[in-house]
Amino acid sequence: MLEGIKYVPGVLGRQDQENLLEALRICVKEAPLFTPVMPRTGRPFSVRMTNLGSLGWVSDRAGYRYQPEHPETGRPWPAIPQLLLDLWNIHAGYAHPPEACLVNFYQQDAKMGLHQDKDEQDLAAPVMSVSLGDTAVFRVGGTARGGKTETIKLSSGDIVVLGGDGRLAYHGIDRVMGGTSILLKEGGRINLTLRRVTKP
Ligand code: MD3
Ligand code: FE
Repeated sequence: MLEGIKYVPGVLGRQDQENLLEALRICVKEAPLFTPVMPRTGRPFSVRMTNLGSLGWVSDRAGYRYQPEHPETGRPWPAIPQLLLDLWNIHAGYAHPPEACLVNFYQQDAKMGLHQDKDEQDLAAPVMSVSLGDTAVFRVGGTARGGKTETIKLSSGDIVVLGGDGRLAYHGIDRVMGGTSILLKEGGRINLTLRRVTKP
């Protein structure tokens, strides 16, 4: 495993998970989940997304980018809930606040292919991931495509901080394991990634 990848299981207990989920439900009413499409091809992602914070990550035929408004409503993204900002302060080890919280919603058959996250200007800042709902098989490799990879099961309440060399690791979600959590009544998984986008 690359230096700088910190897996912290069981950070959020059941009550914190429920409180966070309730905050997210309110956010998703203001900024509905949308289905991003791949640049050029327009092929839809299997994951649905929204964002919180001053900037949000979007993907459409024109490319990947961060922007201050929701692509469908044109409204600003909702604020990042305080619980997530507290987790960033405790676990991220970075002096400046995150600007973006990407919300990924996985239904049973959704997955995410191996990729690097490098649309941010501040690649010195870590990314922090929080998982809710069904357990996912997370795959992580090195900084070059085609190297060896390993998997980590990410369960509801787990955190991963990706800093240092790990910040540019190839990673993805192989699959979501149905029936592994009762947090979401209909099943599925939510992943929140907190990111610094601009250089402070
Ligand atoms: C490793 N999300 O949104 S979270 C993504 O579970 C993304 O939804 C996955 O990859 C998910 O871009 C994985 C763990 C994660 C997040 C960001 C990373 C791993 C990372 C950035 C750099 C390296
Ligand atoms: Fe990613």
